[in-house]
Parts: sequence; C-alpha cells; structure tokens
Amino acid sequence: MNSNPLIGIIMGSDSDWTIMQAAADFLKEQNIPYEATIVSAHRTPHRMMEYATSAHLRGIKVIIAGAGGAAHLPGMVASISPLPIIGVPVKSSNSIDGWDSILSILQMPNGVPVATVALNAAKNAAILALQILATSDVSLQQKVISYKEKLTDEVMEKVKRFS
Ligand code: RP5
Repeated sequence: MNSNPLIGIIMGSDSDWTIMQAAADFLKEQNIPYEATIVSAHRTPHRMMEYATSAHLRGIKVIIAGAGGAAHLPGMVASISPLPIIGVPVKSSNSIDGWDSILSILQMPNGVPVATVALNAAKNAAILALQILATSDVSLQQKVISYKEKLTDEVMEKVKRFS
C-alpha cells in the first residue's frame, strides 16, 4: 500500500487475497504505487458505488478487480467508472469450476468493456495495468521492456540446460 496510488486492486472478499496478492507483489516489485481493498458488489453495494465513482478523482488510473463465482464486481465497477478495468476471475470456494467466474467477468455487454485475464491470473492483470500506465510514461515503458527481457533471459537459461 502506498500514498498517491496509481492502481487500485479491489476484490470481492478477503478470501480472494491469496490469488490477488500476486498483483500487489508485482506492483511492489516494480515500485508502482497501488492500493488494495475489499469491495463486494453483493455485500457492500454502496461501497462499490462509492469506490467506482471516486477512484479516478483520487488519482487512480487503472482498476484491477478480482472476484469469484457470480463475479459481478469488475463489470459493475466498469459500468460506473471512467477508468480501464481489468477483471481477474478467481476460482473461489463458491465457484463451480472457475468457468462461472470467467464468464461473469468476460461476457460484458457492448459499451462496457472489462479486460479479462485468465483464471487466477492476477499477476498478468498487474502487468497489463503497468503497460496501460506506460503508454504515457517512458520510464514505466522501460520497466515493461526490462521485464520482457527478463522473461526472455529466463527461458534462454532453460534452453541452455536442454542443450
Ligand atoms: C465472491 O464470492 C468473492 O469475490 C469470493 O471470490 C467469493 C467467496 O467469498 P467468501 O464467501 O469467501 O467471502 O463474491
């Protein structure tokens, strides 16, 4: 958690944190200020409204929203907030097999997009959020480039072990 956060990580329940923590870890690693909190579309609908209407006014640039089961949080926040919303489907205790969470987040109506990442892929959500910020910031773009180089280097190390 930081002052002047640029990225908001929200989740439907504290039980989502085991998955969503990967997004926070990546942002911490990259030195990107973020905030993380619980906002439930079903259990705290007024808090959700408040968060979605005010996040951009507080300087948040991208929202990462994770939820499981009947995962309405990302879509409902996207219906209110002008910010780009990245949805993380969580395979939660109330999810049948993960598909319910995926489809609840993915199948948004025209006009209200949610950029949906893979099941439990909170780290990818954080990378995408960084890439969105990086479109208007060269130093952040360098972080993305360095991260991609690191991915390549890791694979090339493995390639060496196979030869
Ligand atoms: C969803 O229900 C939450 O996002 C979570 O994935 C799931 C289960 O919540 P808990 O019952 O563990 O609080 O709304």
